[in-house]
Amino acid sequence: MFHEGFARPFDTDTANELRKRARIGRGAILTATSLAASGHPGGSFSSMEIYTLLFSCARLDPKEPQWDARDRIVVSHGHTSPGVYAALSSAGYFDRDEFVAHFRQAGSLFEGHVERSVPGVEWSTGNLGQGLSAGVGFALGARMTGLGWHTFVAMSDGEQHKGQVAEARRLAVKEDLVDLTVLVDLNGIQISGSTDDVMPVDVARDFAADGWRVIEVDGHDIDALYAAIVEAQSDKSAPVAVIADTVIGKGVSFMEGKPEFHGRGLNADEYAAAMAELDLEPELERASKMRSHRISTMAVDHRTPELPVDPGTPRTYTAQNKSDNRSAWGKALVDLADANPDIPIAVLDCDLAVSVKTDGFRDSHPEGFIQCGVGEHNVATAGGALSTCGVLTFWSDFGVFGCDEVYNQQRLNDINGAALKVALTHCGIDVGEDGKTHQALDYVGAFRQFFGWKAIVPADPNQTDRAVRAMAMMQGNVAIAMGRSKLPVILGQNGRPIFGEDYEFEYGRIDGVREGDEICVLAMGTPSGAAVEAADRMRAGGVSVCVGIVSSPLHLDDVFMRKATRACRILTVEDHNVHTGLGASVAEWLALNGEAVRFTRIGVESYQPSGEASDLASRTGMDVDGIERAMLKLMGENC
Ligand SMILES: Cc1ncc(C[n+]2csc(CCOP(=O)(O)OP(=O)(O)O)c2C)c(N)n1
Repeated sequence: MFHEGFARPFDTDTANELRKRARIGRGAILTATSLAASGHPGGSFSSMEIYTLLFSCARLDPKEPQWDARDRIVVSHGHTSPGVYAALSSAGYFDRDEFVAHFRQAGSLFEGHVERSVPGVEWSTGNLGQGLSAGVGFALGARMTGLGWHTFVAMSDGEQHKGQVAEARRLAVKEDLVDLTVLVDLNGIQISGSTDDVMPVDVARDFAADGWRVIEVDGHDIDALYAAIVEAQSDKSAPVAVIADTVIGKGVSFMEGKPEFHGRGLNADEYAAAMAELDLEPELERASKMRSHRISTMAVDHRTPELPVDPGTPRTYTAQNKSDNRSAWGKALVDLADANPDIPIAVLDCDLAVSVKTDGFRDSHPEGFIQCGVGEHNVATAGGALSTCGVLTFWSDFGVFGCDEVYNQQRLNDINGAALKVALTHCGIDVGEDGKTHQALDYVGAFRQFFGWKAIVPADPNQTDRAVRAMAMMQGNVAIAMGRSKLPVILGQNGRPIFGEDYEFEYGRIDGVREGDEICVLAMGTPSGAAVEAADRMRAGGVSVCVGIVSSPLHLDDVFMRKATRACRILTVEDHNVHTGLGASVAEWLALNGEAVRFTRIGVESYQPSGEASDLASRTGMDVDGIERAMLKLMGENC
């Protein structure tokens, strides 16, 4: 009867059953939030008809919550989790009592804001303003995979002021995402009072101005809401926003229209009165007893699995055909697309394709290239959601925009177990003449603060080529960071490219490129070639220098690090804030492993002025002379 999609006839029995579910759901919300003594009943009540309809009537299979072709429902105002859990349980996803008894309890999957580990939840939210972007990502996924699901996004009115929402609205229209429907819970209330006082937004006008079709409806009228959704789904001229006129706290007279019930559970007297009004038996005592029971609802493993990617044939750059890493990335990307015709590949751009070298992919594989304009917050979230749909998803941008600008969006991609591949170019002072505002100096440090992201910083075009191919095959979110300049190809002592020919990139391995035991240089990214040259000068002067190229600064290689400490003098070199990048990783490793060595870090210690990258490298001691000087100084210190 349910879950067949909105197109089927809607009869009185079905409408009555849904009304009953919404009423019982309100009881569950009250019991759960009162028991937890926290949570958000007000907005859960105003969204209750929307949630009941969506989770009961969309094309879903509660027994197979991760079925590929299911409709996607994103709830952007994640604080209304009790309403979502109530609707999911009435739709058959899990036992209602489990949610009611264990809401917000430590160790329970029924968290305060909606979490993807709960069956039926597509995207963890609660940081307002990101849900529509996730919906845009899912709608792009429906198109690129050909699975053709419909995407619904439920939103609140308080979040409509966020700039990211506008970015998402415009991309949806530009990409003609007609299988995307938004339902806005327009209850007119947010934490500090009425939305008109806090920040007036004409929601219908904003959607319409960006090219959406707008349908306005009573958000508590099941029949009218159902009809609006059917209408929205069948309209193939534009994405549709259903603006639902609602009342916060709807259904319990003393809660209606009151901002205080945005975020508090009821006391005992209020609870009894509210349950009586809803014509429901109080169940607080029973639920309280169940709080000590074990939860049997299984959490969904929401980590995105890796795709069966063919890495293609690596390219080898020689000392003669010098390249910048970003060009090597762009070429490897085209190779990957050529080698994997059966895997949908998306490349997202924020108006920088030529600089970030995705123009080759744009020209050769236009079907996968998505121009998103200057809307990085939206792209970070949409890309994260798209990457969970079986689409190999890349986003390339300057480091300051793909990392710093969107820190919290990338954090949520981590929490959501997405598999976004981000290529950050123009990192470090190597950005050169663009100056301070464009110096991404924290790309390792930023990703260090998340628990799942991997970060790769290749040393030359050959390592970049192989790392990009490896990254495409890796599970989860991965960032690869590059500078701007052309770099020397790093050669072995035999004069051949050390990362060419048979070299295979392995995440977490430090590549030893020179052997020695008096001093060990650990170099990352752009200045690696200079570090090798400085080491060769020292070797020519009779000092035994080992050089390790660290391309995975967040996951140091224990075996190599133990070998490095035998030298008892360690020097790190990086085009990064010296306090949060490679030097910090190595310092931490040394401390945790109880190793005492003479240790010096070369890197960036303050924002640098605009100028030629080579001049900036010499100012910061990151050029061959500076690295040699630091080594000579270290050699003057006894072990
Ligand atoms: C980006 C962000 N800023 C601030 C908050 C804190 N916060 C939680 S709910 C809310 C506003 C609530 O208004 P609305 O979303 O309309 O929800 P309702 O009161 O209708 O439940 C705010 C500011 C947040 N969750 N995310």
